[in-house]
Amino acid sequence: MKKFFSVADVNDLSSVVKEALALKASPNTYRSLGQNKMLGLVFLNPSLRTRLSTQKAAINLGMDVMVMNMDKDGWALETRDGVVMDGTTVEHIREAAAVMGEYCDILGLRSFPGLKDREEDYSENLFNKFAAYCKKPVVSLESATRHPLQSLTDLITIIENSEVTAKPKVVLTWAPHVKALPQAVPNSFAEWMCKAQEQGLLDFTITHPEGYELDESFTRGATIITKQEEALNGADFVYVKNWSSYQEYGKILVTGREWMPTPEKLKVTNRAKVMHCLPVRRDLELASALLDGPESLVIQEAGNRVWAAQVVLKRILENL
Ligand code: SN0
Repeated sequence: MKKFFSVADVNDLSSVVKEALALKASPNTYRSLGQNKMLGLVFLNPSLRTRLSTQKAAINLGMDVMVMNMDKDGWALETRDGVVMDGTTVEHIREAAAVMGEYCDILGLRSFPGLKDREEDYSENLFNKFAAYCKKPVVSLESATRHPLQSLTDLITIIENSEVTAKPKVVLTWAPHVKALPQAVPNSFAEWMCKAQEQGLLDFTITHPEGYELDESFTRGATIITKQEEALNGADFVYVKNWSSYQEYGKILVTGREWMPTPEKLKVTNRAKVMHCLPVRRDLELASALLDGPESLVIQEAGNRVWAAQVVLKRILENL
């Protein structure tokens, strides 16, 4: 593997999940693989799970890690070319990324979308420029349009909790929120689940209020239903996530409080397991009775972030 940005960077989903679960069973087998190799994690936005799980994964592989919080500790970065830097930005991404590339063998970058200019966000300009200028393999720690370490984790967790012979029904449901959130997590989850569906691993349905359609390039092959109850019928896994509108870019169209999954709503499912990438706003996005109940996978799912990061770093290290 040369980079990790989307589902396109992995061919056979079953084999990457198998490899991740083998690492979970035996985390220290590859302690010498990353020796004398430096991982740099660069955060332009906050992080809890991604930061800690990726550091832990690197340590399990014998790597050293440096973390840079650009939002708090770094210079304000300029990403545009051809501008006179007489405003608030101090350093251009050309130099900043190139310098970090001098110090590190692999780099990770987190950068949320601005949610104002759809074309700019969906061009993935920042991530692409960073990857080009640092000249090192780059792992996405959530970019403007995707969160691939989360989606790989989600697939690992679904397979880990599925019967070997059964093809589970996985439902992604929109949930309410008070803030306009990126489409990165649902886009990414959708593209991973569509590929998993193609590879015969599961069936995938998406449900959301009208106006919250995701960019079609991420959802091709999914069943899309705007009636939540109909979508949830017979579900084995319910993946809960809010996102802002893609069409009316970055906007909250309806408050949609009635979309919050509750034990009552999940009665039509096949005693579905409940998933969320976290952080979750209790009793706004998801009923606490579900979060605290026996069907919740959220903590196991967050724990699995380590094995997703570790399999990705392992594959990149093997290719250095
Ligand atoms: C981010 C998102 O993309 O939805 C990160 C998820 C891993 N979530 C948030 O920013 C939540 C912020 C909030 O105020 O609840």
